[in-house]
Amino acid sequence: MAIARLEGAARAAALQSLPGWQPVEGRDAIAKTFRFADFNAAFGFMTRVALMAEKLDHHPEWFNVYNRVEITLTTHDAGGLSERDIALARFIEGAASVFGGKAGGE
Ligand code: H2B
Repeated sequence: MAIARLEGAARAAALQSLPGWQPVEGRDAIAKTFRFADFNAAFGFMTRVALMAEKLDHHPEWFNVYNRVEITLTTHDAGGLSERDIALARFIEGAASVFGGKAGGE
C-alpha cells in the first residue's frame, strides 16, 4: 500500500514534538534508545508497544539487551518516515513514561 512520506514543514513540526528521536544515518528513519530499571520493566514496555503496533499494523525495528531498548521507526511501504511513525513514536513516549523509561543509551 502506498503511504505518503512525511516531508517539509509537517515533518519538521512532527520531529520537534518528539524529543530525543534522532535521524538515522543513511536512511529515512528515526531512532531513540530507552533505559528501564530492569528487564521486567523493559519487556513490559515492549509488550505494551507490541500490542499497539499490531493494532496499528505498524511495527518497530528494535533491539533489547536487559534494560535497554533501541527503537528505529520507518515506514517500509513509504520508503521512509510517515505519519504512522510519528503516531507510533507518540505512543512509545507515553508507554515509556508508564514503565519508567528514560532516554539514553549507555
Ligand atoms: N511496519 C512498518 N514499520 N512499516 C510498514 O510499512 C509496515 C509495517 N507495513 N507493518 C505493514 C506491516 C505491512 O507489511 C502489512 C502487510 O500491512
